[in-house]
Amino acid sequence: MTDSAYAWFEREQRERGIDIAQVKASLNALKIETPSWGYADQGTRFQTFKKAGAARTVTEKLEDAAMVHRLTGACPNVAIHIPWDHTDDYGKLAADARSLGIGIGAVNPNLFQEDAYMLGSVTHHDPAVRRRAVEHLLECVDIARATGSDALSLWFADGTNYPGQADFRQRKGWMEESLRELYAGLDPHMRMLIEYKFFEPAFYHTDLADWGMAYNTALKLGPQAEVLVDTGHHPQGTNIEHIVAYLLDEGRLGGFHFNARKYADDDLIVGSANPYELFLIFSQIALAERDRAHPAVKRTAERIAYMIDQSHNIEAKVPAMIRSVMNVQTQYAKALLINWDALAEAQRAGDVLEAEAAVREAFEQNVTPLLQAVREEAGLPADPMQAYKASGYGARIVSARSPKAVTH
Ligand code: PSV
Ligand code: MN
Ligand code: MN
Repeated sequence: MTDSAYAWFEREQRERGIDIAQVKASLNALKIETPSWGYADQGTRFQTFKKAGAARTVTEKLEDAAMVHRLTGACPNVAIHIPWDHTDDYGKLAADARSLGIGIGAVNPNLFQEDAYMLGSVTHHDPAVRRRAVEHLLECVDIARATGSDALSLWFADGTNYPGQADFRQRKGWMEESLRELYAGLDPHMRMLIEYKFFEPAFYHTDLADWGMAYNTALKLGPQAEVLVDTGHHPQGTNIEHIVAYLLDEGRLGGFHFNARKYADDDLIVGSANPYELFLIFSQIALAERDRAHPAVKRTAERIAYMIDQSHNIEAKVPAMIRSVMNVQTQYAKALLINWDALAEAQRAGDVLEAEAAVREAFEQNVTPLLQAVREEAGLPADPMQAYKASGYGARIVSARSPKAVTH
């Protein structure tokens, strides 16, 4: 980046009425958790391609996550998935992470890979299976305690494939009963983030199929329960930014799992196929963050847990994660460039075209000079992707790690 490119950008934005110091402060505050499973070999139901250099152990996942944080400065925590990241000593896992300059983020229980859960986990008709599932959830609270994590990220694969297979309302009751027990086991500073998904792996019905069900469940449980929006978990055409605004207004937007989708839960690099959607999501967040008239909404926006949930099947994993983080930063930066006064004025006047233009104009700004300046001011590489290529890390992990896949 040349100084003049940034100087030109700053002048332009001041003329547009943007407070650049505030924009920079917001960008510096954006932290994005990366998923341990995104560094390991992951695939589709058709194939898992073995990538040279993919992390094979939880330690290697931590090393990769630490590398992403070193280059971006934006990813201080790594989410773990249990039992994929099982270890006998979670205190040591946290210490290992700390020694690499990162921490353990959300703990994700896994209730979808045991034969026992074929017909459900917390909604199974057999009380013994439900018990097993709840015990696993409570074990994950212990793991959060031992690792210093303050969040449990919950996704249930529970659902049915055929009409009549099970009783919807009975299962709803079992879900609520199980989650009540989990909620009672949380420490006061912990939160549980409830993820929804409209289909897959079950195809007829899913027990937590949409944000309304997740929200209602969170409401019934209490203030430590919030909704997690996985961007890949919606039917085509869903207005995700509206869901985001609604949950912000209700104080129950807990976090995101970012990824991109073309068809369904594709788990591709966030912001690749759908940058405008990601920008519109961030525009709702940016608006809430500056909403001094509604302090609870502002607080909710400021404590959103941003997480990536991607499965890198054909691409190299560490640079894919760096790209993802940069894409999120780009769309957030653009959302911060909306001239809210101009937008409010157009809305007051009922001027549809001016209002739409006020939003789109921000999306069309080139934020590369801004992001490069913010990174350089923080002592980071201006272009983390280039820095990764120059680092030799990719070649080092290819030679250090045999292509043997991680065991999950
Ligand atoms: C399910 O599709 C999901 O989005 C959940 O968050 C899981 O924990 C994650 O993917 C990994 O399978
Ligand atoms: Mn997810
Ligand atoms: Mn998913």
